[in-house]
Amino acid sequence: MHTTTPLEQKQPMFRLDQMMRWYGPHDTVPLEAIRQAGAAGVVTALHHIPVGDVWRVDEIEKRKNTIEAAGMRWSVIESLPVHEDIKTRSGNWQRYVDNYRVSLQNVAACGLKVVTYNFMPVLDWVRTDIAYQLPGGAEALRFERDLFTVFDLFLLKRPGARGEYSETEYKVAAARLESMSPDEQQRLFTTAMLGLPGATEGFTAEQVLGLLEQYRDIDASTLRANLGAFLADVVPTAASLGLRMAIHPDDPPFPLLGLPRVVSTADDLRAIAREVPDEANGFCFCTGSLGARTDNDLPALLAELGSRVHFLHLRNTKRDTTHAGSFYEADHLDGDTDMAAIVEVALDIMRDRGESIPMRPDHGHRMLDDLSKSAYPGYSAIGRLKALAELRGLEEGLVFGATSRART
Ligand code: DNO
Repeated sequence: MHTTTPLEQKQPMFRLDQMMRWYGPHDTVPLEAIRQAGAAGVVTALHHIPVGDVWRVDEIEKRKNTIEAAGMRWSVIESLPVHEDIKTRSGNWQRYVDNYRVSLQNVAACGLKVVTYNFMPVLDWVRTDIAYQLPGGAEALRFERDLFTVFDLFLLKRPGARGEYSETEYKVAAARLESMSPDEQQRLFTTAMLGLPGATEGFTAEQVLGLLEQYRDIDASTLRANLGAFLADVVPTAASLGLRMAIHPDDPPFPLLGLPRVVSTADDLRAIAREVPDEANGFCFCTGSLGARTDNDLPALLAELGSRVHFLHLRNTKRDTTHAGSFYEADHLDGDTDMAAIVEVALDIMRDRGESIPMRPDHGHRMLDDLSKSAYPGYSAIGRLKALAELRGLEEGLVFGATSRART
């Protein structure tokens, strides 16, 4: 008779499904590099299709074949973007919702499983520096609140912005502006806008102000209601197709440029979960985004959301203790989030659910040979390879470490 050894008892059957993000055929990091890093698959999107248009089956199949030909899988979309008209529930929102449902049918027909999206108005992620120097010479992404205030007040010159800042904030920003060269100001402007779709083509202040204008009458409660309406519109379709929706939190998790943000706190996530009580209405749990707030207890929140977490973005941030709201992206196992606690909770969730959860190391430092190459900010190859290796080692250690200790 076979008796189970402590090792077998301890070894969970379900482990994180290791993924990396790939931006498609134009990505400077090729699929081969991602495979060599040890990922089982990639998460990607059809970035060439304009936001709001239908993703056709032939286009999805073509991308899937490319990935499979490189020896990997594609089961998670990041992202199927939500058109601004849906977020504002104005203009052509109904047509875009219809298109979204058709896209869901098409991706399900091609065998994809998880659909990541976000509900951030206008801007997706925001940073003020994409080349923050770490002590050893590697570069990280950083968000510095004072610099963002400089951008808002003096570069973008957003009408009404002055009234949203205190006298002290205004003075600090004005002094900061004085200390910056025209080149530095230009770099800040470009960097702050990188989270805009199409930002590489460059936006003028007038264009950005025009985009913000669509949200003039939309406060947090209206945006929340619009998100609720979108979930009611699409989750039943996703559920019937066996797809899982995964909303990405706001990055950073607080309002910017007078725009509301409603996916930032534990209460925000709870409200979304309650809005449509179906497992298909789930989360992309991004520790880097949520971890930029001191009031988010990440391991507890992950455990609470449990069955609703369909995708994990593992990244760490180091908050600036002297400047609330400022942070930089630290090493994945360093920073303010206890990554071991997160992975432990994830192992518990996977055991309870009896399935793996897709995970990708979110961002990585620009380092070594990548310092001389171009890549999407946060998505150079070597830093992410390091992050994936560290996370894989962490998981391995958590799975087997206790057993080894118990044996000695
Ligand atoms: C940034 C990413 C986000 C994310 C979207 C999901 O690096 O985590 O751009 O893909 O917010 O819709």
